[in-house]
Amino acid sequence: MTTLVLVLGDQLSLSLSSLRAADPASAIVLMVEVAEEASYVRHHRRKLAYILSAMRHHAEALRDAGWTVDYVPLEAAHGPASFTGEVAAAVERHKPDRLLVTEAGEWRVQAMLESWQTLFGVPVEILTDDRFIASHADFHSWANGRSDLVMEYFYREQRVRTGLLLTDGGKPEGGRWNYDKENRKPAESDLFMPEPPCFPADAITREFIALVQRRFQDLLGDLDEWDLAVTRGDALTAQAAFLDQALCSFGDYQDAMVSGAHRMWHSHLSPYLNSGLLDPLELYREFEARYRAGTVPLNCAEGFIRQIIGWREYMRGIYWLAGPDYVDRNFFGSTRGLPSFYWTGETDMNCMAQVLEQTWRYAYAHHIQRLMVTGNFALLIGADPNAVHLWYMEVYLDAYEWVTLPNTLGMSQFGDGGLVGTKPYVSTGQYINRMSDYCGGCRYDVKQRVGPDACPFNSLYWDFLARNRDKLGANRRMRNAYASWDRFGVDTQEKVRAKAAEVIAGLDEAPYGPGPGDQG
Ligand code: FAD
Ligand code: DLZ
Ligand code: SF4
Repeated sequence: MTTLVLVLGDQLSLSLSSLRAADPASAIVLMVEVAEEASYVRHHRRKLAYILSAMRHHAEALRDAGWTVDYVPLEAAHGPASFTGEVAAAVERHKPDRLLVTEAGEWRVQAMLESWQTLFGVPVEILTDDRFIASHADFHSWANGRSDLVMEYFYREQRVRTGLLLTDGGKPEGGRWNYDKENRKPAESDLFMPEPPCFPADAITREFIALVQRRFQDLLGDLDEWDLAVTRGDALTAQAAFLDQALCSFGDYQDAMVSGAHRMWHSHLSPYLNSGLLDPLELYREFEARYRAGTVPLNCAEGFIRQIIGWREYMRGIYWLAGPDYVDRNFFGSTRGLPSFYWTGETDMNCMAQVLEQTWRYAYAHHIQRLMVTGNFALLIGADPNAVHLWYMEVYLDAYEWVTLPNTLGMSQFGDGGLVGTKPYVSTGQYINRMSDYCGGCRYDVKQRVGPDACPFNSLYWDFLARNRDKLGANRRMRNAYASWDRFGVDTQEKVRAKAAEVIAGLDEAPYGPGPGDQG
């Protein structure tokens, strides 16, 4: 009896549920590099090289662990260059009695897996992805009957379920569930920042860097300064370095932004977690052990654990709960395309220029940079949430639809009208000024609302409130903001809105062209 086990490019774990259900003596593991996955979105070139190299390394790790691997490289595609085309060809080659696969991370691919039993006439077993604590069923039952899906309550249940940072009596360590208030300090550029390990490109990675440069010339993003882990061993080194060097300050500075500093105290582990090189469950246990050993303060341990067992799992739950049509939701009916400086980085707004530069250079920006700089600006100008989502899918190394969509369309753009967030994440330049050193180096004046030197975020913020009053006016969390707006008086309001109209009129709209140029 031959079992064919398909391992997808974001399932790079030796303890995947599909592998655990198979016997290395009678199974063939199939891994396929497919053009469709490389081009369903215009990936940052660094992301493409990362995934392909990590896949190729994972195939080696599988062979070392005793598995027989049928690995199909991009250049050796059999027929239609898609998962379905490649699996059809592999079924023909190996004539398996059954096909095993761990559920996919997104609706598009899950629909493919579900079509295969009928299509190929072979039993297809789709297994739960237990790299997450909450299964789809768990999240559904948590959400069922609730009017507000507030993350904080989901997070508390996850703490109880895992026992993480709980006392023996089942209470939160330190007596509180949440230390967020202590975690919002700005940072100075002269603070000591840890130097995480770099992993120079080996021969396989260099091969993919060359392939991406040759075959995907239309894609954007730097491939220089390669520092990414592409094996589990190196990803574990990165994880240990974060836990040893940065975790103790993570909580304090997780919202801070400093010019030219893209790493700061963030973990940079999301690409490894999302592709499978790192196991979140292992990570939780590792850093709880450090907290118990007294090497990490409680606010940092709690701040980080909330990101992983709270936000990460919550976003996945929302994605699968909301359904395949979630991507079309557009609460404000916004239609603008993003300005072309999202791709070129050419703007006088220093905050945007800083975040865009590091984004195209490293395929990385931290949460507040994504939410309160690029996301904030897009929402304020009335950009189409789907176009915004696509841009984030393009630019970040950790982008996979299950996690990007609820963060972009939901949290950042309020496109779901409040399923993820209770109010839109919008701000004037004052917030950016408080949390960063960007404004000091900007051609605009963060204190001004109108006039040629006024920070664009200021007029845009108030104009956003005014033009969406019918949709947001009744929101209790917006009450103070509207009360402030009303105190401006009609004359000032008109000037501010005229300034916002001038800012928006000065923006171009980048057309969304065809997919990336796969030069074949
Ligand atoms: P750290 O700051 O070190 O945080 C630790 C970990 O917590 C991350 O590695 C991540 O696994 C998890 N985490 C924290 N917040 C979230 C969250 N909101 N959703 C999911 N996981 C979270 N994260 C992605 O993994 N992929 C995306 O495509 C993505 N797109 C985003 C788009 C927008 C507009 C916003 C506002 C956030 C997005 N995030 C995304 C969430 C978050 O910004 C990244 O997880 C984080 O910046 C990754 O960097 P890090 O590993 O250094 O994270
Ligand atoms: C993102 C990606 C890319 C670029 N290439 C491949 C690939 O060639 N083969 C593969 O198995 N997976 C790839 N992936 C990851 C898939 O897109 C991901 O597994 C699906 O989006 C399912 O979540
Ligand atoms: Fe950004 Fe405004 Fe500050 Fe300039 S002044 S960096 S545009 S927030």
